[in-house]
Amino acid sequence: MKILVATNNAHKIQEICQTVATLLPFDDISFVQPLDLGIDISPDEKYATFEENAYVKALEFYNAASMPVIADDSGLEIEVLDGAPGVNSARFADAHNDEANTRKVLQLLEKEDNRTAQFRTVICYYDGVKASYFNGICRGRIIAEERGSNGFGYDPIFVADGYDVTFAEMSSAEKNAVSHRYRALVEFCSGMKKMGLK
Ligand code: ITT
Repeated sequence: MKILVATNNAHKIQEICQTVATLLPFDDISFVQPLDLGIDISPDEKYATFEENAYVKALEFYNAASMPVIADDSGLEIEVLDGAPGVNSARFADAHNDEANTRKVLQLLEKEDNRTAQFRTVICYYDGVKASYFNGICRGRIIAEERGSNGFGYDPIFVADGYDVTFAEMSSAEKNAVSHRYRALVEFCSGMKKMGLK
């Protein structure tokens, strides 16, 4: 079965492909990237929920490709900031500028003792008829300065519960065994198995 990964974020594509390969038998699903199909669109993620933003991405890529799609809307939710940056994670300080976004979080938390945060992923699978949603949360904390150079986004400042290293200090295999995206993909793969991968 072929599914288009409805994202322009190369890190997400890599994590999704790598993670699903550990969860499903080889070749049950093969993923296609937008650029493989010459698709270059940027859906307007203007909605207030991860579900709505995931759906708009799924729908627009489905309309461009006419094949089943999986879209991922994710973000970092910080307790003391009432859940911000949340759905605005990609453009908290500056659009798709990971360094500026991370710096803004560190500045806002400079004098804060409560460092509790979580990453959230909502995956929308859309086959042209029905949209199905799969959720994943990874709880943890924000540290005081960046550590590590792997991954993307807020990975250098996030330490998952039960760990001492940031996501950016983990290998991709380590991150992909505990992350919010991994947890949503576990749900997705079990949902796909129930649907008979059709
Ligand atoms: P697409 O919309 O094209 O999928 P995007 O990067 O804009 O790509 P989102 O709208 O879901 O994706 O924004 C997610 C932002 O949240 C992302 O840019 C990062 O800043 C952050 N983020 C999401 N998952 C993350 C992860 O696993 N590690 C670190 N930061 C992450």
